Amino acid sequence: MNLVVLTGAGVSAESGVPTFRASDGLWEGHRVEAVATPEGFAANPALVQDFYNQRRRQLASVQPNAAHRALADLAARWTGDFLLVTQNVDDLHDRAHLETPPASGFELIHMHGELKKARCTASGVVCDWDGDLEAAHVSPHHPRGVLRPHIVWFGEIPLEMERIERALARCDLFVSIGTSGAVYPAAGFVQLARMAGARTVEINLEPTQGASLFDEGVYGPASETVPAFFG
Ligand code: BJW
Repeated sequence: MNLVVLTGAGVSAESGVPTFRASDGLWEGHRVEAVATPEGFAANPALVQDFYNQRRRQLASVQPNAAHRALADLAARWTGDFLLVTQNVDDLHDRAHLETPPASGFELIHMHGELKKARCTASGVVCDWDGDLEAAHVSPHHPRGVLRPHIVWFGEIPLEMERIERALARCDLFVSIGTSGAVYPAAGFVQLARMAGARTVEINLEPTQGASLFDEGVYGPASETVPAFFG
C-alpha cells in the first residue's frame, strides 16, 4: 500500500512555530509580497534576509512534537512506499526521522525549501546554512552570485514536483495534515490522489475550505489526532 502525506504549518504549530494565515500568524506585520516573492528580495534584500534569519534562529528553541514523532514511527514500520511531502521550511520532520530511522520505502520532500539551506543566485548550488545571511551575502559557489534563503517564494516553482506527481499517481492513501489548502500546487494534490483512486483524509484543527474534496475529515490538534489516526 502506497502512502502520500502532505503536511503544512499546522503540524509544527504545537512545537511553537507560527502558522501563516492565523491572526497572529507569521505574516502579521509583513506584506507577503515584501518578504515572500523574488521581487521583494530584489527590492529589499536586508529586510528579507532578516525575516528568514530570525526564523532560522528560532529553530534552535523548538522541538518535534507528537505529530512529527507519530509520522516518524509510521515511516519506520510502513512496508509500502511512503512519501512525506512537507510545505514546511522548518526541520522538525527531519529531526524526528533522525531519532527514528525510516524503512527503505520512505522519502521526505521539502517542496517549499528549507530554512537551514541557502542557494547561490548565479549557480543554483544549494548548501547547508545554519547562521545568518547578510543582505548581499557573497556566494562561495560563483563570483557573481549571492546567497539567498533556499525558500520557494510566490511565483517560483516548488521543488521535486515530478517526484511528487509520480507518487500521487500511484498512491492508495493520501493524508493532508495541518494545511489550509490556500496555496497551489499543494492544494491540488488531493485531486491528483483522487484521480489515482486513493482514499483521501484531511487532518486539521477544523474543516478547511477544501474539506469536501476529502473522503474523511479528522479534526483536533495534530499532536493528538495524528498519533490516534496512525496508531
Ligand atoms: C492545525 C493546528 C494544529 C493550526 N493541529 N492543524 C492556482 C490558482 C491560483 C493561484 C495559483 C494557482 N497556482 C499557483 C498559484 C500562485 C501561488 C498561489 O497558490 N497563490 C495562492 C495565494 C492562491 N502559488 C505559487 O506561486 C507557487 N508556485 C507555483 O505555483 O509555480 C507554478 C508551477 C507549479 C507547479 C509546476 C509548475 C509550475 C509557489 C508557492 C510557494 C509558497 N511559499 C510559501 C511561503 C514561503 C516563504 C516563507 O516561508 O515565508 O510557503 S506560502 C506559505 O503558505 C508557505 C506555506 O508552506 C504555504 C502553505 O501554508 P500552510 O502550511 O497551509 O499554512 P496556513 O497558515 O495557511 O494553514 C495552517 C493550517 O494549520 C490551518 O488550516 C489551521 O487550521 C491548521 N492548524 N494549528 C492541526 N495544532
